[in-house]
Amino acid sequence: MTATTDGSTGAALPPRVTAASENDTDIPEAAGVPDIAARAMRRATDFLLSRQDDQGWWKGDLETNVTMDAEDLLLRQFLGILDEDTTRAAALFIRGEQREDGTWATFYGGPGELSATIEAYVALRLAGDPPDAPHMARASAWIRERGGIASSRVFTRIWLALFGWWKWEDLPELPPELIWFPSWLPLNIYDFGCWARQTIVPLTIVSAKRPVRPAPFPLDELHTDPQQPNPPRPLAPPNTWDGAFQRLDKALHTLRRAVPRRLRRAAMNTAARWIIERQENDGCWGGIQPPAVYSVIALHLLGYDLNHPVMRAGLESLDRFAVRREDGARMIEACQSPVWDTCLATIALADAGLPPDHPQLVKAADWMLGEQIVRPGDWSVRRPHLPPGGWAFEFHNDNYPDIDDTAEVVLALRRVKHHDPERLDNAVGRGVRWNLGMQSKNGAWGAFDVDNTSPFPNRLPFCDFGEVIDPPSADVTAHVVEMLAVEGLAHDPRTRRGIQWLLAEQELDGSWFGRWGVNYLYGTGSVVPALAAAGFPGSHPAIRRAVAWLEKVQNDDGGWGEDLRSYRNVREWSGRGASTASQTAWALMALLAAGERDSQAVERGIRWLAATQREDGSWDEPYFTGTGFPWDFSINYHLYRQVFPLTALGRYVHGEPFTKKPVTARTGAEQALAEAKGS
Ligand code: R19
Repeated sequence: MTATTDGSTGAALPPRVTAASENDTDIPEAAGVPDIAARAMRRATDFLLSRQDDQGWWKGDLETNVTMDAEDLLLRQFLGILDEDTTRAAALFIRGEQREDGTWATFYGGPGELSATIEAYVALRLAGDPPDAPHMARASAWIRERGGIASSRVFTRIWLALFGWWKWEDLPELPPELIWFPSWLPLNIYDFGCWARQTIVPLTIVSAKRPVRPAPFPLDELHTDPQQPNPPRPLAPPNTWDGAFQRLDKALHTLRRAVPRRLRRAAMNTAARWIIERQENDGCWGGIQPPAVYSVIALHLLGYDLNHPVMRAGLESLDRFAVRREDGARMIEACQSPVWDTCLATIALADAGLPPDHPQLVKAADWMLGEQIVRPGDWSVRRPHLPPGGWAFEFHNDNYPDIDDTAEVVLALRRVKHHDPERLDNAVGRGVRWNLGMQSKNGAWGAFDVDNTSPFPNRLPFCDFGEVIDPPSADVTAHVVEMLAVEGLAHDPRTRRGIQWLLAEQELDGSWFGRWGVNYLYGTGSVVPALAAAGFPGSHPAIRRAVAWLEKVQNDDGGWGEDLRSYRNVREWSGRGASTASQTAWALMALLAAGERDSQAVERGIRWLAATQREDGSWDEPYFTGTGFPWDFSINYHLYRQVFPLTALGRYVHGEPFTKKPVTARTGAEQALAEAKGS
């Protein structure tokens, strides 16, 4: 899938729903739910099969918000390489995402968001839209009402400082000497989540250099008071954490002038080496947009010519984040999800009854096998003796395999009958062993690192956006527990500790929080199948409570949905929102694992999926059901609407996967585990 085909972003329209039943000729009125499900499953299977790349992977568009597109233009403007065609295509996309009230949101149907609106507005000015054009005037009026640039997030003000639209002096200090902090000292870079770490290291160079390129136009209209564009910020009392860190920041501003220049230069060179060592094979950094853009800027400021191989590869990799849509608009992906999409698609197709030796499944397995990461990465800082063996989310991200992808890839590989079972077995064994080695102290699993739970990074005035640490979560832990159970390790003490942690994390209403998917439906849809795979009967009280919660929040139309506002207002929005295909599927996956196949709730859910399926076997899903950072950064994974409904339909039709024997032997995993225990 290279182009967005659903055009489902932007204005808060109701989802476009093509009821399959309208044109259904081959299903009789009174058909039973099993027949309806089987037909929907077959059509969804065909659609997914037709979307596989020749190399064996699947990749849906990863849609986020216009800050990606705006920052791409600002980067090119800063480097002096902004061309007309790129500007026109990006502006087309950004304009198309603006809403009636002049704002931009960060998710479908969400409220206008100040930082995104400022960045989008500036990008459109770069593209030549005049400030007095009606759409621009509406945006700037709204921005001023909300406090103007002074009220925006730090990242936005950094972008503006690069052009003199904000003062560097009025940004938090990020000293490059941070790179020298040993890994036991609070606030060392390994205390940050890997995405924040990779972003902060290049930003230490940028903020030490404080570059200002000539602004192509003034931005007075984005200040509440152009006479005082940088108003002083009130200080919190010194006996609070915020107050203490604000004073630390003030001290660093003063210290800045006292740092010997040679020392600073040495720190920046160490940081540059750290960055260059982490450039991926395709030229990107960590497979995600923010580290890539700031690394290119940082190295440029240290004198790297744009033609230097490191810079060329970096810039070319950024071009690969662009998706051209049918209307000519250019959308930037924050990152790409081929490994994640491929393992989820493999699981969906296998559970929908595709034979385990189907050539397309074997091809997918072959591709996944080639993606296993066999060298150490940043995670090795906390686990120096653990052999590698994980998978990353993206095409190129060898430094940062993640625990979630590794668990799901193992679950996918185990569903395939591969022509080289020993190879598959060895790969699985390495993956299982790596995941076990990455268990945190509390028995649970984070996404990328072990025990990444320091309270300090969040306190920095710099960190006012998204998450900056990577503590264990219920969704990732559930995926690991499910995988370990399928590997025959349900009774291993390490699995039991994970399960104990999950049981303790259950909310009073019976749900689980969703860190990487929206939200309690994702958490619950991950945990219940894991507990079932680990041998919990449907009658277990924890599962009963989850079932009761799911039944309580089911929509009248039979589907399930959860608005992103549940991250802000649990009481009102937990499990509540317009029905979506992926969230309905998560609820169904939980209910089916709980043994509720013949319940009213399941039948109504299956009917909703079948009735909203499009003619081509896919679903529309304008709502964002993926989470980058709760509330601050949301993702519409364009394949979620396909893989999860197909998984749910398949399990409805064919039964639960964990009641079947894995297709391949477990000897490799067992051998690796025996070794791991001995070491
Ligand atoms: C489950 C699989 N996952 C565990 C992996 C999910 C990967 C999601 C894509 C991440 O893309 C990103 C990452 C980081 C950022 C940032 C950012 C925010 C704060 C700081 Br400090 C640094 C960077 C902004 O956009 C991002 C997108 C599904």
